[in-house]
Amino acid sequence: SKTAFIFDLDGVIVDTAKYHYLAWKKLANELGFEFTKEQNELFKGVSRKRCLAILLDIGGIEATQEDFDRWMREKNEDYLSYIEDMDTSEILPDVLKVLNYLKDKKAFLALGSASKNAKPILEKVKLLPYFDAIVDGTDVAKAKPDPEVFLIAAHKVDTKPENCVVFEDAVAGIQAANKAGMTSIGIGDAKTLSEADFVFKDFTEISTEFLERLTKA
Ligand code: B16
Ligand code: MG
Repeated sequence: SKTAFIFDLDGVIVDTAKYHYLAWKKLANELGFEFTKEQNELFKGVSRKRCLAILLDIGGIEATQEDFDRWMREKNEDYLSYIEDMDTSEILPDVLKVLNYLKDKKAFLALGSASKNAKPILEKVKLLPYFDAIVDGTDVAKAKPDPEVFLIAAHKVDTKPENCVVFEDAVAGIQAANKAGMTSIGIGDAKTLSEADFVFKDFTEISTEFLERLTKA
């Protein structure tokens, strides 16, 4: 089958991690504790629910189900207000170049994100038309490192997992891609993402020759 390239969203296509951070920090501060950028690293690729559980753990806060649901809602409302004005300038360097190159090669392009806000974000940065399939936090039951999100994406474009290439910035995402039997490409720090088949600092380091080698007709 044709090669499919599956992109994570946050940390790969756009840097929404900074807005997630602001929203989680606001909630932590309201609850009376600090939340650092370093702690925010643990939240990458992790579902909203799991993030809140970790945050409350950091703050040593016990929550009723009602509190938990309210704080989830508050965090997301704040996050949505931060991303409201996002535009194409927030697309990370050379992402567009790679997407255009792969589109030209007639490869399948899919999104595999944990975010329930993936579609509105892609719309804001005008990348929605690039993707043949979008799988996001509204489609999956099991979060990364479970391979479900990427397996659904492969299924949607009718490509076998071994012909899929995944771009991911989170350790959990690389593990998910590996478990799915796909080629994993880490975007970020080589030490952190050492489980990936290949690692690049960002898309400016990825050559068209490299992409060509990964592409099957
Ligand atoms: P939402 P990705 C993930 O996106 C983020 O990395 C993670 O920090 C966030 O908690 C998760 O989406 C859920 O996002 O609250 O918008 O549903 O990296 O999988 O694209
Ligand atoms: Mg990510």
